[in-house]
Amino acid sequence: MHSLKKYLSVNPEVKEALINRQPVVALESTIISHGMPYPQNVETALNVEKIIRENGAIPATIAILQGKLTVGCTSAQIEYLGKKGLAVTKASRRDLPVLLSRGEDGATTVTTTMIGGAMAGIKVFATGGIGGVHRGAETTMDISADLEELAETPVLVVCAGAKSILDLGLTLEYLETRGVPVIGYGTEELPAFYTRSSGFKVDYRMDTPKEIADAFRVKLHCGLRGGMLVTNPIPEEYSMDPEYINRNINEAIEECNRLGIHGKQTTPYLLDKIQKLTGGDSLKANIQLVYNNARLGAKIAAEL
Ligand code: PSU
Ligand code: MN
Repeated sequence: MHSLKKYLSVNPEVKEALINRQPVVALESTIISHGMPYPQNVETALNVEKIIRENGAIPATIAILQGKLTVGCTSAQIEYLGKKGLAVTKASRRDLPVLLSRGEDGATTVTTTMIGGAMAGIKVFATGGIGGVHRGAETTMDISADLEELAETPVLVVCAGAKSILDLGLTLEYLETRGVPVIGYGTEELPAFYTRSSGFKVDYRMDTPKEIADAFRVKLHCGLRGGMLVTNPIPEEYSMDPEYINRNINEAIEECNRLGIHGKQTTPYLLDKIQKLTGGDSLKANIQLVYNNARLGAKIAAEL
C-alpha cells in the first residue's frame, strides 16, 4: 500500500466523495488526447464532467501526470492533455510501469482508467467506445487489452456498444469466454456506437439503472472478478445512417491497411479518418453518445 500511494494521486474532492460513499464516475483521457480533435475534445470532456454533476455524481477524469496515476484531473490538466493530443503517450496496462517509473505523462485508455479507478475505489466508469477484437484479428491478433481488463478488474463500464471498426461478433465471443456480462440498456441488441443496432444480441436487457447496479453489486459481493459492460444506444435523434457510416468505416479500414498502420495507432487513426470522411458528422454523434453515457453512468453510480 505504501508503494501504491507513491504512484496514485486522488484529488481531494474525489477522495472525500469516496469516503462519504457518494457516487463517483471515472472518465478516461485517451478519448481526450487520441479520440477527438482539439478543441472539441476539451469542450466535451468538461461538459461530460458537468453532466455527471447535474446527475448527482462526482466526476473523476483519470490520466497519468508526471508519473502519477491521477484520479480527478483539474480543468487545466484536461486542457493540457487535449492540447497535447497525440503527443501524449496512449497508456495501456503494459505502459504503466515505464511511465510511472520515468515520471512521464500518459493518457489512460479504458484499460488503465479501470486500473486507476479500481485502485481509488471507484466502481463506475463512463466513456464512448471500448476497444475490442479488430476485423482481421484472425491474422493480426489485434485484440484490445480492454477486453482482458474487463475480465479482471471490478469496474462497471458504460459505453455505446462497439463500432464496426471492430468485429462485433468476435468481440462478444471474447467477452463471453472471459466471463464479462454484456448488458443492453433498454435494448436486446448490441448498439453499434454511431447507430442503435448491430444485428448482434446482448446477454441481458435491463431497463433501469437500479437493475444494473443490483447485478453488479452481486458480482462484486460474490467475488466473481472482473467488470461488467453496459451498452447504451446513442439517442435516436443523433444516430447516423447505418449504410453511410459503415461505408466510411470500410473506407477508413482499407486506407489503414494500405498504409500499414498497426498496433496502438490503429484505433486513433481510424477514429480520425472516419471523422474526416464524414466531414465531422461522426464527431457530433460521438460527442452526444458520450453525454448520454455520462448521464447513465451517474445514475448507476447513484444506485450503487
Ligand atoms: N473507441 C472510441 N474512442 C476512443 C477509444 C476507443 O470510440 O477514444 C480509445 C479508448 O481509450 C479505448 C482505446 O480504450 O481507444 C482502445 O485502443 P486499442 O484498440 O488500441 O486497444
Ligand atoms: Mn490493438
